[in-house]
Amino acid sequence: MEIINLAGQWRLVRLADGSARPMEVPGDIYSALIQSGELKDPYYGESELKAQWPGREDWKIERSFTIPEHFLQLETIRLQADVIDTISEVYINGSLAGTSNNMFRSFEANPKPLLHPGENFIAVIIRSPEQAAIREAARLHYPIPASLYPVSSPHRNLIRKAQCMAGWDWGPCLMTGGIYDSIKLIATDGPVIKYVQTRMKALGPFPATEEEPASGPDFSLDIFADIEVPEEMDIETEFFLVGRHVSHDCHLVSNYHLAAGTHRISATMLVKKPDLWWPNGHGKPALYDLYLKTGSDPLSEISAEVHKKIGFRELRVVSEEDDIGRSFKFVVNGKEIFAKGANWIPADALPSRWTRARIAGLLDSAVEAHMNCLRVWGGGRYESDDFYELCDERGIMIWQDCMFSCALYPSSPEFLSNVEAEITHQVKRLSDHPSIALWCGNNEALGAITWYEESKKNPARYIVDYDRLTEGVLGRVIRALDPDRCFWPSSPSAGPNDFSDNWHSDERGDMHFWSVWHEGKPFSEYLTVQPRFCSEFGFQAFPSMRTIESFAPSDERNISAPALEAHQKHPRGNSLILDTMLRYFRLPKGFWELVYLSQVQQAMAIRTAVEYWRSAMPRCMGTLYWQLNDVWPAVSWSSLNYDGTWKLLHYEARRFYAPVILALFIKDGIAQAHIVSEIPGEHTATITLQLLDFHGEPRGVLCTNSSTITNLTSQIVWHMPVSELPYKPEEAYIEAALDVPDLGISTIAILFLTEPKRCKLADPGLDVTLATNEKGQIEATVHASEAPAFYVALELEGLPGQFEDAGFYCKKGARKKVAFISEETATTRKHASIATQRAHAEASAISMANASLQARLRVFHLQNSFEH
Ligand code: BMA
Repeated sequence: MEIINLAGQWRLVRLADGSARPMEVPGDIYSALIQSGELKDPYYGESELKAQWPGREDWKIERSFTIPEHFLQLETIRLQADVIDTISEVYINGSLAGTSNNMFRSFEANPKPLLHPGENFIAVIIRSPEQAAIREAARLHYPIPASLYPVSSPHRNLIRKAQCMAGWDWGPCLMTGGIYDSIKLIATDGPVIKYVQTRMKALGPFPATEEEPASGPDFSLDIFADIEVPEEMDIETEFFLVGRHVSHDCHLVSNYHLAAGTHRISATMLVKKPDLWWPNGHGKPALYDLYLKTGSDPLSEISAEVHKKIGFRELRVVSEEDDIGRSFKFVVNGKEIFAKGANWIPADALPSRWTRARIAGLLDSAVEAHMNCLRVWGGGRYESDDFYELCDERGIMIWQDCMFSCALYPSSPEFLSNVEAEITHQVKRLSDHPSIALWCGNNEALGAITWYEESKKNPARYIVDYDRLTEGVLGRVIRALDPDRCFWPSSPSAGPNDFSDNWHSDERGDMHFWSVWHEGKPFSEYLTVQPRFCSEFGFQAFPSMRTIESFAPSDERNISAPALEAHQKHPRGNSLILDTMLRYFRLPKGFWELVYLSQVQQAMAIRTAVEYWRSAMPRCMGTLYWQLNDVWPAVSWSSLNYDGTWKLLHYEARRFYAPVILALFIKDGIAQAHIVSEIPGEHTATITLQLLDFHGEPRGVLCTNSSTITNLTSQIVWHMPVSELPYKPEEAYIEAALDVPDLGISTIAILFLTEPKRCKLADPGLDVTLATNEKGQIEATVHASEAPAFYVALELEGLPGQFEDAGFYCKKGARKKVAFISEETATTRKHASIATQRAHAEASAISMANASLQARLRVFHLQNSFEH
């Protein structure tokens, strides 16, 4: 087998005027135009509005390449591109070699008759996706609506392209296109392996012990390979597995006599007691290397080879009728697992920035916050191989939506056959990743039937469309090609064959709970439901200082300035943030205080929901907040800033997703503390709850308790009506200490008894000094000399990186040391945006010893006295 890799330097030609500029492939049109200086950074100011024209035009991406003589003598030659976005024609030496119309299918053509030895040309014409969608709309027999956002490209639902590229309520409308991932010519005389898929079955029970056993029962492993041969031939195949304790039995060699065409061949291995793959926090995610090599007989020359990493685990989605309604939970290797995580959207609005390093950085942050599950949301894309490999390695379970979101979709034969090819490819590509927990038909496409005038008037027509797509294609294909994995019809959904919209039912299946954000209800509204599994709930905040500085000019650092409004895509977003702020806090003095406070309230909102729902375990078995990351620097529901640094919510997530927590909340006027544990074995936890006034003086112990905690349990340890507490709610707060000595856990959490704006917060006399610690890091010592300080957050203006903790509570008199993790050492460095790199260059001019560092320090904490 010989490969000519076509990645590298291409030319991008604007068909309207013939102008050309260089383009890196893999890459996208917008990134090339930014690189050539013709397009102003669309992430800056209001530039997105002026960056709509490239998506409305046709482009050509072209290059020349050399074919050696002997390459053409090989029997088959294929041109293969993993992702072409979206409507394209591919020409070789001026003749059409193939077309594409789906970003989620791989492209393949036979260019052999068009090639000649020496220099050849390839040109990929990318048609305007917007014009293509408009043309599709004109062909419809009845309207098929999709939700629109402030800057939107119409009819996005009619073309198979990442839906959020057309604009979303957190993302820009940048209808770019291009060639992503690899593009190459492959020539061979021998067999070609098209896909390899495995199925595995545990042959015995999983050990009943609570401690995660490193190795499980024996597994039988079936391996299926789709092999194509150009002509009748004998082939030899070799399957082998490499990993700990793998025996010789896992090395199989077979011979086949095959006619020309594609054949599915299979092999079965017995794998004795492999190490198991566990989700993060429950054990190691052990992986094994599986190889398949094949060639013409004898196997003197290997003509094709596939290597993949697989994990031995049994992952079941258990959703059964019960006393409450219909359960929803993950059971891995026989163990019930509470899914802790968030929703994932693409790593960037510009595909050229979807790098492995950035994805790894974002996933590392998820792991640091104890997440074990992410939902790949249906408005983005089936992620890259990099993404799933990195999730496999980190033990992150993936809820995998199919790529349909917040819209109705056609059910014409052409559309459905296009989707059938798409989902067939994606399932065959991805099904061996141990991280993928389930397939889900779409995001909110079932619910969307009730959103539009057209579908409200004629629901039957749209339900039929919905069912043809969801059950008729997606469900059917997925069940056939990946029979061991759950197919869940939609998110949210009450379950298969249930067409009710599950937005407000906390009894069945998965729920999206948006009343606190979209309906502007108080945080206590989270306590009115106990979802079986909450796959979406969220609250917006402004991004951190450096992110705002990366897109807002210095005279626009104000939430209603044009640059800020252009980065707030939710029409009522800023009003909802401000309404909430007025409900809970006093209006802060300056812009940066307001930004900080928006993050405090976001952290409080999501903490309220997660702590309550974790305490409702096992009725509730999962919480995935909306959303982990951002595609550009924006005001959004994300817990990570666009540059990968953490908003206060992410630090809070590291606390509320810890394996053992004290969940503190007030429900129906009753303050309460629950201890929630997901640690195997029995452990003794001591809990001390005391009242303190806002000067930090202890005002009485409410409870000291010693409890035995076991895996997957939630126990109430204390409760009392707020009205019966010996102090008025505005005069005191609860400080709750949790210690589990044998696990090395010692945490302190606090609970306000009324809205912070009513509390008699005192000036903590916060003193923060910077020094260099023994690791050479900048380290802040935070001292609250006069009174306790709440939600303390530090920023070093202009320095890339972040403090290791933020949003923390500082007891009166305590000194807390917090190191600054500079971008050199942090994972954030791996996904530095252009803006951060700019800031980095500026910052490197600053010497650590420089006194100006102290001048760059900004200290935030909750306060109620502002001089305006
Ligand atoms: C959800 C998602 C997204 C959206 C978010 C915030 O329901 O599925 O479509 O961005 O709400 O409105």
